[in-house]
Amino acid sequence: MPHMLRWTMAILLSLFALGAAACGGDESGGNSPSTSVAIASDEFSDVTGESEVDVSVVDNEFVDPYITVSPGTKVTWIHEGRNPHNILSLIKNTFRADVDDFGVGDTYTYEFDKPGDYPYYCSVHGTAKLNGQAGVVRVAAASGK
Ligand SMILES: [Cu+2]
Repeated sequence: MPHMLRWTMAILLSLFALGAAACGGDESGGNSPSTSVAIASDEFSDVTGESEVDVSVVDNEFVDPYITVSPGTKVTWIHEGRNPHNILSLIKNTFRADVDDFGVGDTYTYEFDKPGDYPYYCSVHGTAKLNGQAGVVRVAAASGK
């Protein structure tokens, strides 16, 4: 029965192709640190390996907004704008700089020890949904990338 055999082969081949496509599409999974924010990985500036990293606070954004750091990194925000800005972490009991304590020319430093995502925003020019003036500090897993 040559027809039957051909059909069987065709079905098997297409099943194989589907399976291969499904497996090949997943490149982001695996053992990377858990990410809680919906921002593409390629938006992040990789500054892992630095013990101190600066973020400029200008009118009205954080530069760079999305950074990946190593555990133990001290991140310092520097107010280089003219408008009032604050730095509000969305992760409880972590970092916070209020407008009154963070004037023009001031700096605010926080040391990031635990891996994970630390989204933050300026409530004067952004929202807790990370629209407008907002950023994320991503602390990479200790074992490297
Ligand atoms: Cu602001």
